Order: sequence, then C-alpha cells, then structure tokens
Amino acid sequence: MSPSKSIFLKALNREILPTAPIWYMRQAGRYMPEYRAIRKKFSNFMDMCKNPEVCCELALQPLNAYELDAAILFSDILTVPDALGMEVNFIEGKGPIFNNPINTANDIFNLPIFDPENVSYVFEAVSNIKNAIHEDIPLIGFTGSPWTLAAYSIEGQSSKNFNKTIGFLKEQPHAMETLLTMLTDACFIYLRKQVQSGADVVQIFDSWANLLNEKEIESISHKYIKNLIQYLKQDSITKDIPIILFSRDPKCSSNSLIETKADCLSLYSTMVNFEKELTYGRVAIQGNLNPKILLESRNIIKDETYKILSKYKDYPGYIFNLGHGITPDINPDNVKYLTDIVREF
Ligand code: 1CP
Repeated sequence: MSPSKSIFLKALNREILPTAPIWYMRQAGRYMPEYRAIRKKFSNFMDMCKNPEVCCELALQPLNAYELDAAILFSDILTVPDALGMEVNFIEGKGPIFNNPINTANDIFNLPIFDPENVSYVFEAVSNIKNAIHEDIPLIGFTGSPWTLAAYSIEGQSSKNFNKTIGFLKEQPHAMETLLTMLTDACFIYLRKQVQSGADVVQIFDSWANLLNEKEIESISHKYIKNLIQYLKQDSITKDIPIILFSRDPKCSSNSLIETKADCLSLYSTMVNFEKELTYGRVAIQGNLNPKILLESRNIIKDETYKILSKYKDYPGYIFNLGHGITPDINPDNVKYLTDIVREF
C-alpha cells in the first residue's frame, strides 16, 4: 500500500481535498446483476459468505463497475454470532434466522469464548481481496457494534422494533452487560485478525443504535464502542488503522459520537443538521446522501448531491457516501451517474 496516493486515506487523515473520495455502503449487493448471477448459486447467503473465492469476486464487482476509492470486505456482520454457535441462516423472504438465539441469562453465561478459527473464511476473503485490488485502493474491514450484534443474537432474526431484545435489556441488565463485554472482546479479535490479513481501515456498524434513547445509547452502545476503539488504538497491530463509526439515526449529540474517538463518523441520512462547526478538525465525516434519492430523476440526484458536496467542500476530511446502504431497487446506472457527478463537482 502506498498510503500517500490514496485520497480515501488522506481524507481519513483529515486532509482537505479537491475531490471527495467515494465508496458506498453495500456497494456489492442485489442491485447489481453481476451479484445476482452469483447469488443464485447459493440458497443460503451464509454459505456464500463462507466461500472466500466468491467473496473476493463479489468485493471486486463494484470496483470494476465504478472505479471507487475503497474496497469493502464482502461478508456480513452476523458471522460473529454464527461463530459463537448461534447458527445463522438466511431464509428467502425472511432474512437472517438464528437456530440458537439467546433466550435466557444462562444462555449468555454458557456462550463459548469467541474463537477466530471459526471465521477463518473471513480472514481468507480479506487476504484474497487485498491481493486482487490495486495497491493504492485501501480495503475496509468491518464488524457490527457490540450492541447491534447483541440485538440480533437475542432477537434471533430481524425485526422492526426488537421487542424481545428491549424486554431482555430491561429484565436482565447484568446478563446484557456480560454479553456486550463478550461481544466487545470478540469484535476486537475479529477486527485485529482482519487487519493482520490485509484490512487498511475498519468500520463499526451500529445499525440498531436507533432503538436506544439518549441515556441508553451511552451505557448500552457507546460505552462498548469506546472500549473497542480503545483496544484497537492500544494494540501494536491495529493502532494506526483508521476507524469509521456508522450509527443509524442515533438519539444523541454529535459530541457523544465524537467522544467514542472514532477517526471518522459515517452520517445517517437524517443527520442533516449535524453541527459541522463542532466536528471541524476533530473528526473526518462520511456521508450522507439518502439512498432513496437514487430512485429519483437525475436532476434531483444532482441537486441533492451537490447540496451535500457544497456543505463539506472545505471540510478537513470528507468522504462521499450514502447515509445508509444501497437498496436492491436502485438502478446501477444511477450509481454510475452519481459517482461521475461527484467527481465532476
Ligand atoms: O439476499 C442477499 O443477497 C443478501 C443480501 C446481503 C448482502 C449483500 C446481506 C444480508 N448482507 C450482505 C453483505 C454485507 N452486509 C456487507 C458487504 C457488502 C458491501 O457493503 O459491499 C456488509 C458491510 C454488511 C453489513 C451488515 N449486515 C449490516 C450493517 C450495515 C447496515 O446495512 O446497517 C447489517 C445490519 C447486516 C445484517 C444483514 N445482512 C443481510 C441482511 C438482509 C441484513 C439486514 C437484516 C435486517 O433487516 O435486520
């Protein structure tokens, strides 16, 4: 890697750049015909994640289509609960289903210690992708946040409001702390191994931060994200690796996110009044076009994109991205158009 050449790494290092680096959350996925052609060979999405050659091919698809400034590991955040024995499968039309979700406090106390050997397929995918991409293109590794992984582990499936998880949080606060601590340790080992295998940057997805109120987000999510970031910053292997934090629609102040010590905050689409002045010089920013805008006309796409680019044009460390992942209904031609107009700005 020649770091001096990557505008993505420069932005993470809070440099002001003439053109914003670009990558997209969920840049590989069902909206791409190339992805669907491979996906149809697997009935269970997790089996695809466990195939490092296929993961490599999938990670390269969006780079080949749009010449993006960063690659992201093709995998999923649910590999970690799967490795803890919860047996995650994806059922067509239902999403992820856990065979052994957490139902009781005892289930937490009986969880095995996270063994990275159980996810060796992820580290193999990281090294395959790293070997396949151009040396100037950084590779992003990732994990779910401890809270987001805990929510799936207890709910055992996806949900709109995660009622079982919220009930468990109220009834079993101590067991919940144990689970969050175990997951924090697992995430640290998981990311450290991804870095050892070739990841240049890591992103933490706090995709269910929106379920927590302002007080809970501190004690249930940010406390553990802070610990995780501290472990990464203190470790000889991971200390210089930039960390991006994505928090979905969080009910907290900008300061609370900055205090996690993430190097870059990935802003959700609703975070339009995020206090730029407060974050200026303290943290890089990534985001935050609403992915739904990509379903609109090209004029609207351009107007909305240029509003965001104008806002951040002199910001030290700005990366163009969406406020959340690309959805399957988006036309790949619009992703190409978006990438072109960001570069033309
Ligand atoms: O049916 C299919 O083809 C599977 C769709 C799919 C894909 C392409 C899933 C199932 N996961 C992924 C890949 C994936 N997941 C990536 C790598 C691809 C890329 O970014 O290019 C990443 C980074 C993730 C991360 C992930 N998985 C998150 C965090 C990001 C976010 O969107 O907030 C979450 C919440 C998941 C869980 C998950 N995996 C898949 C689905 C459909 C879901 C969401 C389930 C739910 O609705 O709760």
